[in-house]
Amino acid sequence: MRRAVCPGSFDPLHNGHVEVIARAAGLFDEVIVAVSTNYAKKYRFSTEERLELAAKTLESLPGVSVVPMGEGLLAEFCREHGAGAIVKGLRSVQDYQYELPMAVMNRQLTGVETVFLAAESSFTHLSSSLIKEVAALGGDISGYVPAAVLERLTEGRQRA
Ligand code: COD
Repeated sequence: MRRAVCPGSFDPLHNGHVEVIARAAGLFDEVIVAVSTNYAKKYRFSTEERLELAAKTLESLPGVSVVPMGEGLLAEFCREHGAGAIVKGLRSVQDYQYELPMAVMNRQLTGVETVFLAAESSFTHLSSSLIKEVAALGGDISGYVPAAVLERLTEGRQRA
């Protein structure tokens, strides 16, 4: 059984995340989407909301489950869940520079490998923070987020 973990804050999940998770599901028998909580970080959505939005969006993808990761080590989480690989999306050289030391550290910690998937070109500019900013300023984010996230981010907006 080839099992991988796709970790992230997913605050909130966007289409760049979904695309990478769907491709990971094609490469592995099981994919665990691990929703992290770092108590030093300020989130727009609670852990429960981030889990709910991800679960709702990804429910139709076979072999994909959504679980809380807490704030422990990712490498330990992978070991506890029997996952031999971490899958990450890479948008840029900056992502690579940020991710590479973590990939090496995670492998040294428990032997877990990191698999990088090149982000889909139409989503390379996407980040959760950019989406939250555009949404907060009234911009159209409908092409960038799943329906459940769109609904939550635009709740209370006045209709024309
Ligand atoms: N297209 C494709 N992929 C994307 C895009 C995009 N537009 N945007 C993001 N991604 C991918 C990236 O691979 C990213 O890693 C992942 O989606 C999740 O993105 P975010 O922004 O939700 O996640 P982060 O960066 O907040 O999450 C970071 C982790 C939780 C993965 C990290 O902090 C971590 O590993 N924490 C565990 C603590 C730990 O073990 N620390 C020691 C590390 S050695």
